[in-house]
Amino acid sequence: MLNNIKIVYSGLDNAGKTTIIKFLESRQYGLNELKPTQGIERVEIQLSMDTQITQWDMGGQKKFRDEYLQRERDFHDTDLLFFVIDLSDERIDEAIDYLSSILQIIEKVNQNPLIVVLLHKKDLIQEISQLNDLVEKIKDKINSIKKNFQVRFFKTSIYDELSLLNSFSIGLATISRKARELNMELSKMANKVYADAILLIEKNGFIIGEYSKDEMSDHIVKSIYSYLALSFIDIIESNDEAAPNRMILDWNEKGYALMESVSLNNKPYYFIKYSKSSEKIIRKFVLRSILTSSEAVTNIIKNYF
Ligand SMILES: Nc1nc2c(ncn2[C@@H]2O[C@H](COP(=O)(O)OP(=O)(O)O)[C@@H](O)[C@H]2O)c(=O)[nH]1
Ligand SMILES: [Mg+2]
Repeated sequence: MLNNIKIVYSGLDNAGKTTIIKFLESRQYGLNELKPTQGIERVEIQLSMDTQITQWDMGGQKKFRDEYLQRERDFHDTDLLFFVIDLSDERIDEAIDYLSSILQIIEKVNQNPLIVVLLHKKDLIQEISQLNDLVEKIKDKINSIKKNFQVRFFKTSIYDELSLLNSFSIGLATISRKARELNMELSKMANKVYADAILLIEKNGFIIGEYSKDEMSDHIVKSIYSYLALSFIDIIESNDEAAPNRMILDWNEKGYALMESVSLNNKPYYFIKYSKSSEKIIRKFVLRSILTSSEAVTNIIKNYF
C-alpha cells in the first residue's frame, strides 16, 4: 500500500515557504535562486519504499491567496499544516487573518491536522527580548483564533538547520500514531544501555524516535544530530567501501556520542546514542543489537505511517 502524506505549507508571500521546503528536500539548496512561487507547487520526498510525502507549497501572493480560499479541495486530506510567518514582515496581522481563514476552511471540510506555526527568519531580529516579545504577541493572537486545532510554535531560521529539522520531525511524529509507542521503547532501551539520550533517524535524516533523560541531554544530542548526522548519513549512503558505519564522538566535558547505522526490516536507519560518561558509551554494540533484535521496534517502524 502506498502511503501518501500530505503536508501543506502556507503563509504570506516571501515568508520563506519555498526555501524551507527546498531545504528539507535537499538540505543544500542555494538561497538566492528562488523565484516567487506561482500557484501551488508540489515537492515529493520518498520516506521509505511505500511512504511518500507530498509537500504542497501554496504561493502566498494576494491573488493566489484568494483563490485557495475558494478552492476547499486543496485542503482535503491534509495531514499537517505548516504556516510560515516572517517575523520581520510588517504584515503580521494580515498573516494571522490569513491563517484564520484557512482554519475556517479546514474546519469546514472536516479535517483535523496539527498546525505547526513557524515563526521564521528569527535571525533578522537580533535583540532577544524584542524577539521574545514579538513571539509572545503572535502566539497570543493565534491562540485566540485557533478554534479546536492543536497548534505548535517553533522559532526557525534557514541559518539554524536544527530549528527546521526539529519542527519538521516533530510534525511528522504527530502524524504517526506510533510515535509515542516508539519513544517508549527507546526509553526502555536507553535504560538498558545507560544512554542519556537516543535518537532514531530515517534515511532522509528526519528524527522518528527520541528519548532524553533531561533537557540538557536533549539539547546536546540534537546539536550532535544537527552538526554531524547529515554528513554521517551522506558518507554511508555514498557506498564507499572505506566508509565507516559507526562513529564515536568525544566531546570532552559535554560527553560522548555513538552514531551508527542499523538495518530494521531491511531498511537503513541511524541512531545516535549519547552519554555523559565514556564507560557507558563504550557499551557500543549493545544498543545496535537490542534495536535489531527488538520485535517491538521493528513492528512499530513497519507501521509507522
Ligand atoms: N534572513 C532570512 N531570510 C530568509 C529565511 N528564509 C527565507 N529567506 C529569504 O526570504 C525570501 C523569500 O523566501 P521564499 O522561500 O521565496 O518565500 P515564499 O514566498 O514564502 O516561498 C528569500 O529571499 C529567502 O532567501 C530566513 O530564515 N532568514
Ligand atoms: Mg514560494
